Amino acid sequence: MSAKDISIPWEERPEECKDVMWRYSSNPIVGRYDIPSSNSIFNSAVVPFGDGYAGVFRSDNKAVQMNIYAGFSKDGINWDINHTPIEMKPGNTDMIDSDYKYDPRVVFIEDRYWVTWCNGYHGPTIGIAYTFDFVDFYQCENAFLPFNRNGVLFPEKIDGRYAMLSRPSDNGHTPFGDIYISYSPDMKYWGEHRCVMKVADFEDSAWQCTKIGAGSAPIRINEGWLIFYHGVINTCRGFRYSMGAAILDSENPSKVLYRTQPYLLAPNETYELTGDVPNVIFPCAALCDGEKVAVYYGAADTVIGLAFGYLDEIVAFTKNNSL
Ligand code: BMA
Repeated sequence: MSAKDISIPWEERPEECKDVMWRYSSNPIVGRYDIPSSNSIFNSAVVPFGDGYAGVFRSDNKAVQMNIYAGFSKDGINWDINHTPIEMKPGNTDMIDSDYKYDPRVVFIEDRYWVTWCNGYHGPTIGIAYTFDFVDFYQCENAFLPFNRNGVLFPEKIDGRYAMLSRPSDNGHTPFGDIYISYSPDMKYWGEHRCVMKVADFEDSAWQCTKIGAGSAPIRINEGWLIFYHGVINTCRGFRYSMGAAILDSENPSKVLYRTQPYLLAPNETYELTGDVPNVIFPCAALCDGEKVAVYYGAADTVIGLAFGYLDEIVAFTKNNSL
């Protein structure tokens, strides 16, 4: 079942709003204590599943240990999230070590759902697992050497190979970061690493001048692949995370066709401006029915918000306001 067949979460643009994307009026849709043991639930990913939705949620518990949890929803807005974290079984390897898990993404490819996340293995790198039912999860080899974050799979093979965006990083609150693409024949061995997108110059587009990272799984459109990504500026008050969009070439997605100079969404609401980490909008998933788009984003590393837009307007905005 794809998002095309079911009604995605939606609310019309408020009359006074002139922006290309707008927030759900009942944000946040997931609260920080929605799991009894949780300190926060944020940067999380959802996909159409059965006659509703399933998701993989990042929650830090009250010991502030980072882990991922499965959840289910009829409407994509009201979620039942498991109270215990996902326990991985061996997939294409027995080496499923993990000191922590955070910032999951989920995508359906061919016959199963693939989960990528930031996996603690001597520092952060990209973990991969697959599931058919969001009950049993099978962990595979880490995609890359540490340190890496923001691993985002394409929903289709490209030239017969799996493709993944990622952001090589360091072991801390990385003060740099560009988006790369890598390919794999089998979800085990990854190579042909190519640079896709670098940070922007401060003078051109300062909201994305410190680091950038892929957010949602790419959406296939006529022009190529639409992605939502986060961009960061280092301010006197620390990092500020906003959201932009880019369109990548269909056959060669290391080629950026368009990329928004202005952001699409930046921290503005109280739940984005204040929380465990102030000033963060961190997109991890997008649903699209061919006409409408619903983006799920972590807000202030504390809760989850939803934002909406029309696909043709987002694409036109990205083309007409490109860096
Ligand atoms: C990044 C990750 C994200 C987080 C962001 C802002 O390095 O840890 O999970 O949302 O920082 O704190």
